[in-house]
Amino acid sequence: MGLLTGLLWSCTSSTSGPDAAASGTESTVQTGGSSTSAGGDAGGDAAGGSAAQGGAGAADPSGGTGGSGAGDSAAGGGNQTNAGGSGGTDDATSGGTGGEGTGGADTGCTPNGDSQNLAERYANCFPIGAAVDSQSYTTHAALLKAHFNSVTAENEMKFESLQRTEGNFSYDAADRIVNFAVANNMKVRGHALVWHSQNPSWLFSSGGGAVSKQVLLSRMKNHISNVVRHFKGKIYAWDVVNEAIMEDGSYRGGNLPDGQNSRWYEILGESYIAEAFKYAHEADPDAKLFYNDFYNYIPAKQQGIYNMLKGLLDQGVPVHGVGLQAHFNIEPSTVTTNQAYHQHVANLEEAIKLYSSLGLEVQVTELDISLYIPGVTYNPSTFYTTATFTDDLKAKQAARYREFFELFRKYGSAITGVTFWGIADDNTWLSEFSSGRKDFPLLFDVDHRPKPAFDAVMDF
Ligand code: 9MR
Repeated sequence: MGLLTGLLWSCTSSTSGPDAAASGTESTVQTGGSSTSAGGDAGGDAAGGSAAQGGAGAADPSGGTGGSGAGDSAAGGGNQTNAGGSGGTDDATSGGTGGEGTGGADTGCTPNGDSQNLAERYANCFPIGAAVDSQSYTTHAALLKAHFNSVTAENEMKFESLQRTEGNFSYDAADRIVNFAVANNMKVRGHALVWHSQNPSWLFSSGGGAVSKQVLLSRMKNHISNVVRHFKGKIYAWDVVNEAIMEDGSYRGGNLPDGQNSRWYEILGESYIAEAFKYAHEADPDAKLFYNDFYNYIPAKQQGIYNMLKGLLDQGVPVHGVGLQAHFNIEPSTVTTNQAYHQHVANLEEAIKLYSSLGLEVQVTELDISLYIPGVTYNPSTFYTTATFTDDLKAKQAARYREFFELFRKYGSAITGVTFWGIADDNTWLSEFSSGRKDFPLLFDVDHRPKPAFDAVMDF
């Protein structure tokens, strides 16, 4: 995991920036308000209210239908095809029936026997994934093999990891993760081809100045083609474009603090999004291609994402799904100006209905539930520790997981994957802060034992 530095915990700042990913380097500075952190929301807000704390936003990749173009299933809200296989059973697949009118069909899902293994229990619903890093797939192998049937590389497939210098692709770390997954019959999601963050410095410059449109487009094509071809047949779904829309529904563009602005948009305009999907589809016509983003529960943002996706589909761009990052908090914010004020199940449900009405698959791509409440100020004396992560708090976190999983199961035919952003509490991006702030956001504790949250997710 990268190292988040400079966390300022007492943030009052406003919101916005959760996502900002620290560009290029790993250092997300979360200064009081402007978070620069990687992309999400979660973190940041999680703690202090604003993006400040490092927020990582949740992205949500959702994945497309097989084949022909998103869209086809759209119409009736009905039949989502199931993502790739494993998880869903046939029923999940044909879904159909246009249950909710506009929303995705909703056949829900039922437990697979009485299995105590998470992925097995959800086998009639969707694959259950975890983000892994270059250590955790070995240090946490027992948990991974027991409870998950899909993996995402947390950082190892990002632009700066795969092409640190121009033309030199380094696949070793990513290959090791993929080989582990293949050897253990797990699916692999690819994350992420085009993002405003974690890019190498050469990418946007040329001869000491800014790169031209034409050269940047050819760099983007070269990267996508090389990477997608390299993993063809092993990666079933890609987050092609990550975090392109802001909280107000507009495109992420320039005039944002460093780390939050998108050089892709500044140089290429919004057409970079369509081009990225086309290049990825050319490189692997069988891969499901997702748009991935966080804060989908904010009405203006979900509408902006919907409008963008509809526009892409209308132009025939091969988009197959939407990823919901899902970096959540133990409770919504009470601060009306905070992004997490909107973090209610009903708002997320609207997003699922809206996106699936386009015929797109929906996947939860980066799930975790932070203990910190956005809009509340924390400091080292109120940071959680294993001692202050009390039974009450564990029960509260479990209840929050329960309500979100009830929603995911309800939309078990539209949702084709649920991935946690980590495996156990001893290895989470939410504890990367140099301030020492720890978080305990996953289903397994620091000693890899199941938490009450695990029981809540298994209880259906
Ligand atoms: O979890 C990742 C963390 O290790 C990195 O330091 C960070 C750098 O930007 O990226 C984190 O992952 C992000 C993901 O790629 C996109 N959505 C938000 C995630 C959390 O910040």
